[in-house]
Amino acid sequence: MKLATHSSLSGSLFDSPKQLEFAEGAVLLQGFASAEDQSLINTINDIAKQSPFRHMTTPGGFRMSVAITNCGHVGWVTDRKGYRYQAIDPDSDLPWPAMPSVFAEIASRAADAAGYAHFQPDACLINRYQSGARMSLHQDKDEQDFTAPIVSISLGLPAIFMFGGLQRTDKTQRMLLQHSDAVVWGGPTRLNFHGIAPLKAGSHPLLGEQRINLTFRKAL
Ligand code: MD6
Ligand code: FE
Repeated sequence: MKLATHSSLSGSLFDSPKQLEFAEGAVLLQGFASAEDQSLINTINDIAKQSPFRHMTTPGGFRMSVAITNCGHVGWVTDRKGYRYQAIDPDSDLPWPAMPSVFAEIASRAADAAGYAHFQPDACLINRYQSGARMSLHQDKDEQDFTAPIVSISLGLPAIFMFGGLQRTDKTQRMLLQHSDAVVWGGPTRLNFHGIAPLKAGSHPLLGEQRINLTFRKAL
C-alpha cells in the first residue's frame, strides 16, 4: 500500500478550480468568483436597499418561491400579464440600480474564459433562495438576442442545477453549483431547459441560510 503523495493529497484537499464543458457551448467554471465573493455580496446588499428582493407572481398566478431583484438597464419581471424585461422596478417605480462595474467585469471575464468574447450584459437578474425554494424547469427566452450567452454566478449555499435539452421532457443532467461557481452557456444550448432543485437547509459562512444567483444577460 502506497502512502498518499503530497501532490495527490493536496489535489484532493485543495482542488484547483475546474473548467467543465457539460454540454456544447455550456461551461462550469468552478470557483471563478472566489476572489470577488465578498465584494459581490456587499454590492448585492447595496442593490437590495434600493430595489428589495420580492416574490413575484407568475402569469398563472403562482407566487415564486425564489425572491428576485435586478440591476442594469432593464430587469426581468413577471406578473399576471406575463414575463418581460422593463426599465422600471414595479415596486419602487424607479429605474433599477445601475449595473455595478464589479458585476459587468466578472461576467465579461467568465464569458471570455468560456470562449464568448466581448460579452456586455445589460441586465442582471438576482435570485435569492431560502430553504426549500426552487426554480422549475424553464427556458431563458425573454431576451431579444439569443446569440449572446448567459453568465450565472452562484453565492452562498450549494444547489443542484438541472440542465436538460430543448424539450421540457428531455433527460436532465444534475450538477452541484457551489459558492463562487460560474456557469456560462450559449450557442447551440442557449435555449435548453434548466432549473434548480429545492434548496437544502444549511448555513454558509458569508451568506447564512441562503443562496444567491446572479444571471447576466444581454436582454435588448
Ligand atoms: C439559478 N439560474 O441558478 C437559476 N438561467 O438560480 C438560471 O435560471 C439560469 O443559471 C440561465 C442561465 C444560467 C442560469
Ligand atoms: Fe434561467
